[in-house]
Amino acid sequence: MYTLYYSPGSASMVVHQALLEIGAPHRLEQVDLARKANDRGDYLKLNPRGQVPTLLIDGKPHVESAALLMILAERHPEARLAPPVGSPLRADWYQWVAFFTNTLGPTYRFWFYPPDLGSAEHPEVVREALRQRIEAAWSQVDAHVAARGPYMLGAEFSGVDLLALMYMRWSRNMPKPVTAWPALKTLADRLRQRPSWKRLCEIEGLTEWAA
Ligand SMILES: N[C@@H](CCC(=O)N[C@@H](CS)C(=O)NCC(=O)O)C(=O)O
Repeated sequence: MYTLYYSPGSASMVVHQALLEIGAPHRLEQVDLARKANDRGDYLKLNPRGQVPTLLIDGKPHVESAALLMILAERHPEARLAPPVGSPLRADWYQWVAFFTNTLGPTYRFWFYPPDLGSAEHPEVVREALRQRIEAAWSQVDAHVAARGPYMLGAEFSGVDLLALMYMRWSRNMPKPVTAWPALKTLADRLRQRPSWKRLCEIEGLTEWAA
């Protein structure tokens, strides 16, 4: 049994959707992100930064969305969220999980949390730099999917697509949403057809960009 500490539409989404793909029994605990991070009471004992997601595995808390996806993929190989260890596609799986969490992860975080960079609102020059970095990353993914798709790892769906889908959804109100790139739009439309995505949106009450 897993317990996922989550907030609707946040970085916990990929973990929630992975649990649904796997069909693993789990309990959900919603974290109130409206409260300040250092004011999140007992939750800070599980996740000292007060962020979501946190996943309790056998009662022990683990954090970081990409790591949680990899842990779940490893614990449930039958769900085929990751290519088998030693297979040629395994290298691509590591590469793209790292790409999303290292490249898009921190840049998105800065985009949505200006106080992380020291101001209530970004100065225009910072906002512009972040916009360019996010769009450059998506251009790279778009070119990759156009050449090697239809999924992130080629012919077969994997957990990297769940990570991609979460990041794609966060672009919906940005100057250039991912649906402006042809291959990304096709990928997003394909992934939004998955029963796990529909169920996730239902449970988390997500209506925007759900379909
Ligand atoms: N690197 C972390 C980032 C987690 C993160 O930034 N979570 C956000 C929601 S998307 C959060 O908890 N925000 C509340 C806060 O920082 O106060 C991960 O991927 O798990």
